[in-house]
Amino acid sequence: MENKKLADIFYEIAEYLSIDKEPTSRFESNAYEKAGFTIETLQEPIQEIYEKHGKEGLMQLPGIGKGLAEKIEEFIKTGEIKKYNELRKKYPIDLHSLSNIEGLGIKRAMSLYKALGVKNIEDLKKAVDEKKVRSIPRFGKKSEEAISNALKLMEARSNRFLLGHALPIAEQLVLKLDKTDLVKKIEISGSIRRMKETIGDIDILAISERPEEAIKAFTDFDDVESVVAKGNTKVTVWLKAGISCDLRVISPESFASALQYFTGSKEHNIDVRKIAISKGYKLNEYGLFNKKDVTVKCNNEADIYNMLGMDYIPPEMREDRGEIKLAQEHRIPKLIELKDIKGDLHMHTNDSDGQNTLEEMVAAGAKNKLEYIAITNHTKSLKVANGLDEKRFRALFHKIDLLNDNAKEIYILKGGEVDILKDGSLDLDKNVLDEMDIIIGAVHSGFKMDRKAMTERIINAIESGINILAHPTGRLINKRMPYDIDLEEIFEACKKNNTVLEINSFPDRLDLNDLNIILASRHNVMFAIDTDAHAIEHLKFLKYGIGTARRGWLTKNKVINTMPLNDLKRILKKKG
Ligand code: DGT
Ligand code: CA
Ligand code: CA
Repeated sequence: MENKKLADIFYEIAEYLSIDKEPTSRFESNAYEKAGFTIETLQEPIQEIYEKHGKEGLMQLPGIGKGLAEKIEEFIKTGEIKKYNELRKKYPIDLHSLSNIEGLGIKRAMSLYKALGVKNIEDLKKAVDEKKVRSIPRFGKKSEEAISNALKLMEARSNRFLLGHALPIAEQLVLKLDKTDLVKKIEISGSIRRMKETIGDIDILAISERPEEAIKAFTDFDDVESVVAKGNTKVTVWLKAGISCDLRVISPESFASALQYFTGSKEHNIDVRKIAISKGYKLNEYGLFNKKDVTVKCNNEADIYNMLGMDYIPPEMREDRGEIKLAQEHRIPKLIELKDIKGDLHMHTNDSDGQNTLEEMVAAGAKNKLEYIAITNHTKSLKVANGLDEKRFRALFHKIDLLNDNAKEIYILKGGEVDILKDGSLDLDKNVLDEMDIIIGAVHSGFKMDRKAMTERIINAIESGINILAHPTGRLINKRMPYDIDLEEIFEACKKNNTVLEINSFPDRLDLNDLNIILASRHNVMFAIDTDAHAIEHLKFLKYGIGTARRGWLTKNKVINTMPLNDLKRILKKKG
């Protein structure tokens, strides 16, 4: 138990009592306030004092009498204080949430309650919007703005951005900073560098000889809506895009360790730091230091990891999922890279719900230096997507044959994203399926089926000869939960039937996700990293699929669209 937590509860009780009408409340309020301070400033855990010396030990502490000692005992034993719960019920003000807003605290939150009747975050937002807070004594315009910023930050934290939205924003900022000529080196760190599927805030590190000018230039960008906090070498801004961004200016000597530190994850860092300590070093954002507190020169992150007896760990693996042990054993795998991908096996045209023509998608594929692409439109039962029936598929395949006869730089595979119907059968006649080079199976309806039925449905499709299972869990990030399925059974069926699992690169899908990729890998299955492009612009989503695959520790040899066309064709042929 933390002293701080108990102290905060005492402070809250004191505040509640200060507005209570009972005659003894005022006196009691002061007592809780004093006791809170005693607990907060204790140099050892209060639980230890209690364990060693019991209630009497607690009563030796300044300002703590029998009654308060009993409250502390109650908290240590039950994790609750009845009096606190009762006061919270009596005064319907969410002091706890309100006081956690930066710049508010318990006392100030209480002032807002007394003056404006602000009971919760909603009320606070309203009061800020209506500019009522500035007129309260000890608040003013500045602190109203600070609260407004803190509220926005809190909202952003609960509503994380998709990687696919945050990364381009970060890259734009980096580009603009670079153009100012005030910075020598810039890197994106934090969760974006780890390619996490959602992002809390953007973290940028820069080397500059003129940090204050660099920060000024940055805050002057028209992407910036407001400055949340500013120092000599660090600034936090709120971007018009609705996400916040930290810029830190670092000295050249500290850059490697700062990059390592601010890339995270926090959990990974904690373990790396422990290893540093065990080897007689100290590691923090300023550098790696030896026993005599002398800096150990590290030019880059690899130097840091190597000094600590580890392989370099790619950012995407830094999640404290066993990568540190692997690095110590020098077994970090060579992860798949964007350049390993030779083709995209999941693309739509405006024949179904895509925005571009077949020819435009082919040209975009060639422009992206792909050796092959698969055109995989939706099938007839998916009416909202203008799914194709047998006849329209045949007409499209004829067009593809003609294109293949003429175009030499890219090969077009004939395919379909075939609906897996409720009973697990496929939404097209066998004759047309036989004409396809590649059959992708996908669930687009009946998401709410129970676990057993849904698992059987998908396994049925796997057994009836699909090559790839598209977006296997069906989740949409921040929008739709995965459907209820037994993934391990599905992975087993994929293994048995040589069915490939898709890693769908669409920013709100990233399906399979990192953890499921690790899980599936244990079943020794193969993967395809596809864009599911519905427009030529979507081809660039591939990097998010690659990032997700790397977070799933995937190597090139497990991904079929890294293969040359002929090898790929052989794999696809194996189907019945
Ligand atoms: P996010 O922004 O929620 O998507 O996730 P991150 O990982 O970008 O987290 P953020 O922005 O709070 O901090 C960036 C990195 O800084 C984080 O990944 C690790 C490092 N860091 C931040 N706070 C701590 C800390 O208290 N301890 C350690 N060891 N590292 C920290
Ligand atoms: Ca971050
Ligand atoms: Ca941050």
